[in-house]
Amino acid sequence: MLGFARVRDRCYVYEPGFVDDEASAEILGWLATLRPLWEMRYSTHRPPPSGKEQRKLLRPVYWLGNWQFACLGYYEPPRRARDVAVTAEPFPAVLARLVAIVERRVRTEFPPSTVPRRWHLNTCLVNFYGDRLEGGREVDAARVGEHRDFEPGPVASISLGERARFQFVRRGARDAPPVRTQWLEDRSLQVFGGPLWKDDLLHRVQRVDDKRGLDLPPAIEGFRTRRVNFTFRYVPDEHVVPFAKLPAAARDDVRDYVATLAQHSRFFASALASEAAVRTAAPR
Ligand SMILES: O=C(O)CCC(=O)C(=O)O
Repeated sequence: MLGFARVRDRCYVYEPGFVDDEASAEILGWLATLRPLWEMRYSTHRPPPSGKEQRKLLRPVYWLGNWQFACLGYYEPPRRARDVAVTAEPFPAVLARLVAIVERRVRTEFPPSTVPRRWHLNTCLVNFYGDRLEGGREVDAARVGEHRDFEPGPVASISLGERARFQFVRRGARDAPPVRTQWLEDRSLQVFGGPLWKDDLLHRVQRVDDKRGLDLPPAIEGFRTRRVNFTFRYVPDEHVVPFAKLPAAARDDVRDYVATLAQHSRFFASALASEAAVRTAAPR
């Protein structure tokens, strides 16, 4: 693994080949054990907010560290930090090793003003990019619209599989030329932070190549994955809540998801049992 040799900007890093053969094989082996979730955008326990339509998210996801269930509204205005990030499984050893390298380098190479005091990458969104299989047809779902990541401090992202065209764009200027386009290649690392990349600009995944006929693990019903992206972020630890400690309405919103995860995850089986014990102890 190389150092941050290609730094052009103290708040932005792109490093091809960051993940070596051994780590890549280890990550793919671990991915095969996962059962990603295909969440609904809004709670299924009440009508969606006015003017919004209930829908499935564009792609299946998995979260590590904490799970920011879409229906709990982490990304919704007004921005909320409490009761929206639910304790999830820890990083597997291979990702923990890579994250430790990234954290050390960010701490030494990014301007200190852009790295919050307690910053550490305790959250990972695993995004599966590919095609939905619908009635014998493949429907490309490999993109993400303009957004910003609200978590404080730099975010780091590792990509596996087909390369993705990643762009930074000005707010409200969706059709203007992007401020930066970066192809994120197999095994690459991208890190960005600071006011420009993180706050002023939005980012998007415009498209993902489909040149290698990849079908990455795990097998997901109705989906073929050709790229997996791991985005590591910092959620202040005090904002991460065990499932059993969420308010009752939020527990109702995510219980089915936790139960689905619990079928294949000891961590979530234990979280589910703890929450059932809370309900038994304090029936509503
Ligand atoms: O897939 C990527 O490279 C970026 C994903 C992303 O923008 C996000 O998770 O917020």
